[in-house]
Amino acid sequence: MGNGQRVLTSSRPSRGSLKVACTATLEPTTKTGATPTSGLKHLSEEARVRATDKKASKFEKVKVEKCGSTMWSEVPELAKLLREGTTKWEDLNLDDVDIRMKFAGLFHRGKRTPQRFMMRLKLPNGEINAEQLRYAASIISKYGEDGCADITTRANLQLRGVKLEDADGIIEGLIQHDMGSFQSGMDSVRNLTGSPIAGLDPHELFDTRPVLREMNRVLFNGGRGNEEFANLPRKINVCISPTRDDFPHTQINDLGFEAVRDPASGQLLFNVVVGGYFSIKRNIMSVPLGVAVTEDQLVPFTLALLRVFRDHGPRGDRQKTRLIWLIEQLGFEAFSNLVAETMGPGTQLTPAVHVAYDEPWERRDLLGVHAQKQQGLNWVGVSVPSGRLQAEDLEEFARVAEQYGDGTARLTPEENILFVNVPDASLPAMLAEPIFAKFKVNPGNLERGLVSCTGSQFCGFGLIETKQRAMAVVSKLEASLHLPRPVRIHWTGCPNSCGQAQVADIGLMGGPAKLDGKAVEGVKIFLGGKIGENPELAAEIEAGVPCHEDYLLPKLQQLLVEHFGATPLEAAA
Ligand code: SRM
Ligand code: SF4
Repeated sequence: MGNGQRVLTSSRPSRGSLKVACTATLEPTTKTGATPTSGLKHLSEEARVRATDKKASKFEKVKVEKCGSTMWSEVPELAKLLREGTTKWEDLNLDDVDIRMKFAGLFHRGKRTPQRFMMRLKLPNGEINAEQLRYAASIISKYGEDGCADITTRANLQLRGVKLEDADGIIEGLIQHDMGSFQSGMDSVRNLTGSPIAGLDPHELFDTRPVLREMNRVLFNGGRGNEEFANLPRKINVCISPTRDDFPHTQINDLGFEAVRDPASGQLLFNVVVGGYFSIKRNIMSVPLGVAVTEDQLVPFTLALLRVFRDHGPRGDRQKTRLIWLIEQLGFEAFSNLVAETMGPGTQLTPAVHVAYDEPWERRDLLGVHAQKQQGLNWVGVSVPSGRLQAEDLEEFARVAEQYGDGTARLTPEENILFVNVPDASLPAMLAEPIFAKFKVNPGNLERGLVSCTGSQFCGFGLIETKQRAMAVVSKLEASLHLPRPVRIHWTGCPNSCGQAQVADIGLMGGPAKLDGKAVEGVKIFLGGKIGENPELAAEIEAGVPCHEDYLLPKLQQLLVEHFGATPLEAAA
């Protein structure tokens, strides 16, 4: 290669015999022997020691060798080289393709659909507009049957079927459309979530959108990536909840802010809860940190906490690197003092505020037609079964949002969509649109609570197919039972629990099972998750239940009858 550039190689082999042709200039090495393009660039000395320690996880080694943020410039270059034929797929570095590209939001689906990528976007607070929906549709439509999109459990959008040779154009297009994909995977801050009805809700204490947009801008640099937060010890989930419904699930985020009105001063404050997460080894709900922040402190507190996590967090066993592990190691008080110190000299955090309510609060259902706080306007919540969408669905959503609302919509953590700012007078014509026969405004009591992770159709971790099965099971159950109220069934393809099985009324988690002595797809069943105020995680009640209809359907029917008041349809009639 010319221009004094050298070929970068990795200790992990490339797909073929050729070495990786990468245009990054190899600069002088640092004390640790790593190049400045390594993931050590923004780390404290303590974090550098952990990242280069012999006990550091294999992902830390990959990052030290070359930071995932290098993909932000390398992917567009690689895309061009692949198109020109200068570089071939076989020449690519495996660690780049399977690990580092996730830092750019490109997830190689090598196990299920080799050479195709899932692209995860950034949509703070689940906000999306017609132009963004159309742009997303234009990306997947060119991949024909391989292209589809999913609304995620973090109120986000994932695009499927993407080819690496198109990535440069897509990345630029996403940034132009104010979405972006960088820092949506691996050791980064995940999609920032708030209330799906922020700004519309008569009951909210706070509109979560402006602060989450600002947080998103600072953390991800307008979609072009912010190296300062590119190499955390692990993923971290952040959300703000402005009502007692807790729509974004503060209880399962690493960092959650719960809006409260201080009864003594009347001031709006945000109690900080930390450490909620799910994983193969540990599932815990968040716990109060003991402090509250003001509205102005939301962004500085988050940035400081991320810096503390980055610089002091563990980088060994990946099962012990989520935020709570650092907090437990330091102690709650020492951790919050460190965050306050990092915010700046003299920063004082208010003690958490306890608010006693007279009446319990039932978490609201977002589907259906609801009056907004703005007189004469409504939001219309629509079910997207399992969150799965095709290009034409996205196009139709864009048209409906423009024709009847203000051209914007909201995605929800339940994988549904809300059309907003719809005038009363427009409702009859809107509800008569054929698209709402497919995506229902008032679905059955099981469909309205259905959530499903990606599952084995695309995800290499998936032990079972989830989305198609979830839809089929729901329609069979709805055809056989009368349900007096919605029941939330969450499917998740493996114990990572992206489909949040433990928050569901009934959670189904992919796992091994046997039928006639043969290994078959099966589930573990969880029961009794509570969300909103006073949340509880569902408890595992059974394992090894075959997914085969003859076994799973009767099991679910029985649970629905015994625990949720369902009656067989003949009996109900
Ligand atoms: Fe997840 C990894 C999909 C929300 C816990 N998750 C993955 C990967 C990236 C694995 C992979 O590389 O294949 C999955 C990509 C599959 C694909 O092709 O779509 C994946 N996770 C998802 C999504 C798409 C599920 C969905 O259908 O909605 C969600 C994307 C949200 C987003 O927009 O960013 C998703 N994942 C979650 C959640 C739920 C949440 O955030 O409320 C969890 C549990 C909460 C948590 O994080 O604590 C979750 N995902 C995991 C874990 C376990 C983390 C751990 O600490 O061990 C993994 C595995 C990992 O990170 O090592 C994982
Ligand atoms: Fe994949 Fe497992 Fe997450 Fe489902 S729960 S998306 S199967 S990692």
